[in-house]
Amino acid sequence: MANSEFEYVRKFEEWDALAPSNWIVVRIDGRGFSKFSKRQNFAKPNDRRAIDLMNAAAVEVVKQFTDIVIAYGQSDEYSFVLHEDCQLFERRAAKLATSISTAFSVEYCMQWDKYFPGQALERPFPTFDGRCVLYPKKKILRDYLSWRQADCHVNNLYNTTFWNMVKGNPATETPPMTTTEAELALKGTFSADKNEILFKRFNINYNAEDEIWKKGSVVYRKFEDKQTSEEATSADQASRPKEDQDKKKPKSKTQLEKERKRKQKARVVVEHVDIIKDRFWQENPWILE
Ligand code: DGT
Ligand code: MG
Ligand code: MG
Ligand code: MG
Ligand code: MG
Repeated sequence: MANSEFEYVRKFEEWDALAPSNWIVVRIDGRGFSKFSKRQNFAKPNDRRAIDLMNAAAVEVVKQFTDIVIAYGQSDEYSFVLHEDCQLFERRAAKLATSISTAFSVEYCMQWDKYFPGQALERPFPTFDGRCVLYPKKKILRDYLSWRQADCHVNNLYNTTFWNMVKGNPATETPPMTTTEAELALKGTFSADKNEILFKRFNINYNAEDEIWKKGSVVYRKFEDKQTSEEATSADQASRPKEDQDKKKPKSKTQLEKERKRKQKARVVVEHVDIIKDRFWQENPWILE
């Protein structure tokens, strides 16, 4: 069809493809969840239903987007990691961020009733913004994930101490504080101080708190078949001439399709494990292969 005289307006559109060979993190975050969590009476400091719903939505997103290799979530946020070789949507930033954040928002709303039975979801419905961030090296990507997990722990320790102080504890003759009083009392305190407050005044051993609150949630694929991606990669590497073995060979279309199908069949798990230390990555080396 002949171009219309209006066709030129396409030139105003910006091409926002992300640089190649970088790990892409799409981080989504709930819009105005401070208000939303109050309106929906989320338990303080942590609401199990809310986190289970976040995790359920994330699992569906990981299933839908096979380019996502791992996801990490805490509070009202989730970080989805796309492989450095990902070619989805020609790596266009807005398309990636909006597709993932809208998929997440829809799952969150559609599954609401399952996690909050009998509690109506009212307008404005929860939505999640999304942004893409690039990390040029695995090491920096791991530091990014460590940053989010460390943030989860720091916030959880603070929130646990804060809300216990507001509640008070008659057993140790600790009177309830106002939120302003608790905020002031915690100003400038270190982790050790908060641990001690929890232990002495509230009989809480922070280390014994559920991992889900201290570590957040890690979502990734577990492969049931014998051949792991790792084995597939090294077998493929070994069969190539020596001079090629250091370089990464671009995967063929059939190879990519086979991988996609294998990923679709894999079980997607949610775990509350440490991803700062090397152990998790040593046990699951194919995640960042
Ligand atoms: P934003 O992201 O700029 O639109 O604004 P907010 O209000 O979403 O702020 P953000 O994302 O920094 O903080 C997340 C809020 O969500 C924070 O106020 C605590 C709340 N929240 C998340 N999970 C829970 C929960 O399990 N229980 C309660 N009570 N609140 C939660
Ligand atoms: Mg925010
Ligand atoms: Mg938020
Ligand atoms: Mg947030
Ligand atoms: Mg279209």
